[in-house]
Amino acid sequence: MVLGAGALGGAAVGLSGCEARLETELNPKSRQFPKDFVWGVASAAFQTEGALDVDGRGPSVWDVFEKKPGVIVDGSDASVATDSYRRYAEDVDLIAGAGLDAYRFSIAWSRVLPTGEGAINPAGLDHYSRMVDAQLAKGIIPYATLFHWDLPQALQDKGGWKSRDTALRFADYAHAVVDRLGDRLKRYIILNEAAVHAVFGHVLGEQAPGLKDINLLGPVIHHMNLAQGLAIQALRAGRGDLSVGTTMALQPCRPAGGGMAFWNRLASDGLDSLWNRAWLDPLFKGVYPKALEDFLKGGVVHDGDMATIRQPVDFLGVNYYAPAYVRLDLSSASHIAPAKPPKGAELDAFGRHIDPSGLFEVLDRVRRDYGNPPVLITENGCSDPFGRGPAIIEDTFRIRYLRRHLEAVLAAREAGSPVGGYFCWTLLDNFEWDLGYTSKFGLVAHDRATGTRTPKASYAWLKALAENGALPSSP
Ligand code: GCO
Repeated sequence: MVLGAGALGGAAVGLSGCEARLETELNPKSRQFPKDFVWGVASAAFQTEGALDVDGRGPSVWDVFEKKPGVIVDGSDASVATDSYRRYAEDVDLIAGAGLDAYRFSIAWSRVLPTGEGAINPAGLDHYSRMVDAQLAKGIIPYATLFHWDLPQALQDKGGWKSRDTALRFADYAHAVVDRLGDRLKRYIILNEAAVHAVFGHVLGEQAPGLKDINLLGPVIHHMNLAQGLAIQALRAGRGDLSVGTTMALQPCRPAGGGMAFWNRLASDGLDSLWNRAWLDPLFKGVYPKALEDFLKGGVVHDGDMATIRQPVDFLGVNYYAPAYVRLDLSSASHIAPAKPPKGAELDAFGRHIDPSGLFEVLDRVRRDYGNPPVLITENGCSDPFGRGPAIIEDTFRIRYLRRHLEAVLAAREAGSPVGGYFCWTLLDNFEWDLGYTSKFGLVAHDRATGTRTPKASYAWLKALAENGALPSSP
């Protein structure tokens, strides 16, 4: 999920064009990935599991949000999704069948703790225990995300991420997971794209919990950062043999040009602060960017919080899809609005610029500005252009997208970024949040009527790549 042409409340009409540079071709010297490079796919619980009322699972904010009229574009819901709660063994077979090393999935907090706190639901943990065992039995390394936007609704009712208490409850949940699964589940991703949850869920109202209040931004950002720090501490206190990281949606923010270029630059710097730096700066430097200070007024940040947040991580997970183009808009609460990508830019089905140089750019920034931590690309991929129709099985466009972004990964490695793995988003066409089933990102098609899973051309392409590590130069 990324900020695109429709985000931040801007209408498609009247967007100002960007003069930001067009992509530059990336030509890595070598097209060979090392043998120990980790190849995987990524998914999320709410997008795949279905079985929402099975084995004691409590409702999450997405259960409530998706039922509101008109919020899911095709009127669908996630009650079945890819049926992966029941059919996870088939998913694991597909991952093993593609010769991949790893599977990034998420654990639903409200399966483990149906109200987000209090008594643990052993049946929920049993499910993930079976899932982890199924992966290990096939030689797949499990990477579990602890929070992929599905906050237990009972906690939302008590204030959600606006409330500091949610951060403390999250640490308890992390403890419950590691306590039960930590003997076999060694790799953890604490938060997925907190920026998306904070902005789309609390300011734009386009995602759960569907709130539209810019005043929530500061508390939500801080309490998610705090939750992350506390959860890292809880995991490490639980066991000493874990690999722990967190995943951010990093996007270069590029200002529109023209007569307003100076002001647009201010807006794009503002977006950069709340989209990228609001998470990177506290984690790696223990501070918030200046632009956030006003949002954090009123005692949100307590003494000692920044030290709690600044935890050493074993890796940074980077999700990358597209750059964001930005202009100033005094009529919006944030003063930030989307702008058009530059003329001639290759766009995806949603009007986003397909630009692998943006991936190079964010990796290079992490290298230069944030101490060059080990990095995993924890998501990258693209949607079918006509999502409402049947899935495209000969998905050459996807192969091309993946190939070009992997060139950026090779180029970043050559520039000194320790990128150690790549997880494609995603295994199966699944529930794409407010876009329902109209946006298909899978390497494998999922027929919702029959449950049939049909590998696409990109599945075979990634399999060959995972097997020999040699990145083809076309398509
Ligand atoms: C994300 C997401 C996924 C989306 C994907 C495609 O983290 O944004 O993890 O849930 O499905 O990004 O939009």
